[in-house]
Parts: sequence; C-alpha cells; structure tokens
Amino acid sequence: MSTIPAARAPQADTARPASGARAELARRSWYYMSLMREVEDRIERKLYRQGKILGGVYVGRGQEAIPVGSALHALPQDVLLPSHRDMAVFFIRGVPLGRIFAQYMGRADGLTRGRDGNMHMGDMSVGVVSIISALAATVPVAAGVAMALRYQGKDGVAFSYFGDGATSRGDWHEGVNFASVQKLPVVYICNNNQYAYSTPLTSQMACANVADRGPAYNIPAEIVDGNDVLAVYDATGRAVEHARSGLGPYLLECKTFRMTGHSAHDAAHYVPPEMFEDWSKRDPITLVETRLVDEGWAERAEMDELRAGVVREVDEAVAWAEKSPYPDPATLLDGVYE
Ligand SMILES: Cc1ncc(C[n+]2csc(CCOP(=O)(O)OP(=O)(O)O)c2C)c(N)n1
Ligand SMILES: [Mg+2]
Repeated sequence: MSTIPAARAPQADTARPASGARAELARRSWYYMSLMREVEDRIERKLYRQGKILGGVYVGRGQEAIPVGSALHALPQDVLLPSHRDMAVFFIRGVPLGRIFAQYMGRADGLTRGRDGNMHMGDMSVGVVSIISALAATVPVAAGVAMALRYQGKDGVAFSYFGDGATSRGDWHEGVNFASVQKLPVVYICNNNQYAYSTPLTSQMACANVADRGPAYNIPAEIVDGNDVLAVYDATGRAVEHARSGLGPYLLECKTFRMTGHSAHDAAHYVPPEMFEDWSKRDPITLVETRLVDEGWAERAEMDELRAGVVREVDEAVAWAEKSPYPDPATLLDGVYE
C-alpha cells in the first residue's frame, strides 16, 4: 500500500487578523473533535451497519473534548494510554486515518495488522500504548511507563485515560497508589460520562466525584467541564506541569455524558431520555464552534468549508483502507508470543 499522510491539522495562519494562541488552539481543537466525530460516525453508522466491521464498536460521541483538550499538551517524549472513547489521541499523535479504518475493517494496514478489528490498538513508534480490554488494567501499566521514562532519564509524562467505572476496579487503586508513592509523572484523565455500561454512577461508587478519590492517595485532583475543550486544555496544562516538574501524579475528572449506548449494539433504554436532551445542548463541538464565531476567530461560512474538508479527508481514508488487503493467513503466528 502507498503511504497515507497523517491528519491534516490546520497550521497557524499569521495573516488572520484575530489570530492569536487562543484562537489557533480553538481552531485546532475544533478540527480534531470534528475529525473524531466524523471518523466514528463513519465507523458506527455506516461501515458497521454495512457489515464491513464485525464485533463491538465503541465511540466517544459528545466526549471528544477530553482526548483533544488533553492530548494537545503531549510532547514527543510523552506516552499516552488512551481508553475506548479517546480516538482523537491517535490523530493528534499522527497516526494516519486510513490505518484506523484499516484496523476496524481487519485489514493488513491496520495497527494490529488485521489481528483485531476493533479499538484494541496502539503504536509505540508515536508513544501510544495499545488499549487494554480489561478495565483499569492500563493504570498500573501507566505507572510502569512513567517509571521507565524516569529510569531512562527522559522528562516524559504518561497520560493515563479511563472511565468512571474503571476507578472502582482494584487495579486502578493499586496503580494510582504506586505512582503516588513513587512520585511518578502520570496525568490521570477520567472521562466521567456517568455510566459504566448500564450502571449509573450512584450504583458504582459511594463518593460524589471521582476527584474525591485523589486525596486518599495524596494527589491533587480537579473537576473539569469535560464538554469545554479549552477548559480541558487548561486543566491538563496544570496537571502536566505538575507531573513534569517531579511533583508526582495529578488527577483530572472530566464530567461529561455518553451520547450513545455503551456500544453500537446497545440502545441505552436504561438512560432517562431527558439526560440525552439536556446534554445535547452542550455538544462540545457546537460549544467551541460558537466560541470561534462569537470571538471573531472564524466566520460561519469558513466553518462550513472546514467541515466539508473533514468529510473529504475521511472519504479518502475509507477508500484507502478498503484497498488494503486482509492479512495473509501464512503470517498468522507472526508477532505473537510462543
Ligand atoms: C474488568 C472488566 N470488566 C468488565 C468489562 C466490560 N466492560 C467494558 S467497558 C465497560 C464499562 C466501562 O465503564 P467506564 O469505565 O465508565 O467507561 P465508559 O465505557 O463509560 O467510557 C465494561 C463493563 C471489561 N472490559 N473489563
Ligand atoms: Mg463511564
């Protein structure tokens, strides 16, 4: 297969009258969130329904501000451990869109070379650790990553992503405790979307906030508006500065809502409909778009053009991935443990 370029992030445009660091950040955030929405819509609402993707499909609809606002802080030496609603982490690290579609369609050019037709993927060449299916198992791994970075004399930070439900698992507590005792450079990013599959928050933890778990491990914890990408960006900045300067881990609880069922095969009948209605008024992409226009950082017409560009980019990536072959059965045992 020919090589395919990484996501086309807009570059700083110094000719724009209203451009400044904040405007450029908002534009970049809008782009990555819109790309994640379009890629996941294509996966869940088209390719999956066409039978081109098999198995479970999980998306981060309405939660895009969390991976975007946080991962935009990552430096090349940092290592990210995304969870199943953090697709944008891959784009921000430069993984080509075509490879993501090839992954989901089980093709040889997918990140797992056709071994997994799902989101259990990573790419250590760009510092992204593969998603681990067992909830919270990634949290002790993040501590190990941070310890390795320190041992190697790098000033990298581990970005550890998980949901609210994961924080009730034993591995979560063990991993966070160890990282705190060792003062490891880990930033914990919790997507609190108020459900763990069909279990609402109140049936799964006795404290009001995930952030309330921070003091037990003597680490700073912040509650963040998880639908405001600039708020997530600012909070992550504080967390990364803390971790990188040797002060140890930092916990961010990003409050948001899962605007879908748990997965493509779950209609979420157990969620009160008014919750969807209320949260639809706080769509993170619409919020930043309104901000862009209100601040004079972008024109409406320009946003429409940019959106069309995102759709074109995704069309090209899907077409590229559909040309990728299925893996050669003779390679079945390559890359696995004996
Ligand atoms: C140890 C373990 N138990 C159960 C599951 C099945 N499972 C996958 S995701 C999920 C819900 C996770 O909830 P949360 O951590 O809040 O993340 P969310 O899906 O809401 O983003 C469950 C129960 C699993 N993957 N691992
Ligand atoms: Mg959850």
